Amino acid sequence: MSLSAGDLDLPDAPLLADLEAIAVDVARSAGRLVVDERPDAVEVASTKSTTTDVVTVMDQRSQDHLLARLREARPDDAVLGEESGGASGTSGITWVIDPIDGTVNYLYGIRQYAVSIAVVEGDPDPHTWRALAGVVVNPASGEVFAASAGGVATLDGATIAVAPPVELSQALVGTGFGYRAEIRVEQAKALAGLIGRVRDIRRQGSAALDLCAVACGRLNAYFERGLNPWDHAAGSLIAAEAGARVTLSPGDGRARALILAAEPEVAAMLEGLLLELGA
Ligand code: LIP
Repeated sequence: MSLSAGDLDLPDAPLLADLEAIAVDVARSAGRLVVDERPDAVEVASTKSTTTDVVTVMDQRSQDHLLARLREARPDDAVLGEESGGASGTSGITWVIDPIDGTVNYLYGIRQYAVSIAVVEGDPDPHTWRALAGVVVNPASGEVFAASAGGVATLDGATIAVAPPVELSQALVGTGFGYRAEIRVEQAKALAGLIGRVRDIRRQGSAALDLCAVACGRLNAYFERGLNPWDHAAGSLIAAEAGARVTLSPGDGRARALILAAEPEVAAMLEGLLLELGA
């Protein structure tokens, strides 16, 4: 997408650039923290929705670090974080942060986790907010994915784009599963109907990095049901500015929202199949 900020009735481009620069700086500093101070035996501080939905001490330390840096840089903005202890604001701008996305990977020493920061305008609701800038840092690899609204998506400063369209049978598709066993069982049933219709499946364990993988062509598509806003806030903007069609279906009484990101032709084919499979 190459529209300018003015075309999209967005804040001035300099503000967007400043917000992106703050997000890059703060996310990289938190990334250094979670790598440099990762103990050999990562301590689980608590659990959330299930006994496998863990919060490590480093999740909380990363969020505390992000909160302090963002309050210092933008004191009037709100902060919505995955872990307890966000912040209210008066500016109408909210920073949506995931201090470690892919926490279980981090716990096990699997080098596929991210610090994710998005900055949005409006209510902190992913169905209504306007994403202004987003940054996803993989602290283990040092890769920095970034984008601002109406601009370009970048990896380490170089412009990135989604892979060209392919037939579904040639599509490498990422996905993920919920923390509740009974939900994973249902998700696996839908996946059983999909896996023979695509090239292959990848379950990498970090929604933020999966969305960035679509943005740079490492995946042809990514979908997942039941994510939290902080999991996908930044990666969705990066994927969209890289040319992906990103949709977030409204959750209903039966299930939580379904996110789908892919090159538009692939997205249209996959969307219908996911609906057919009840994914
Ligand atoms: C994770 C997501 C992942 C999903 C996991 C978990 P967390 O976020 O990034 O895509 O499949 O179940 O929700 O909990 O590591 O921040």
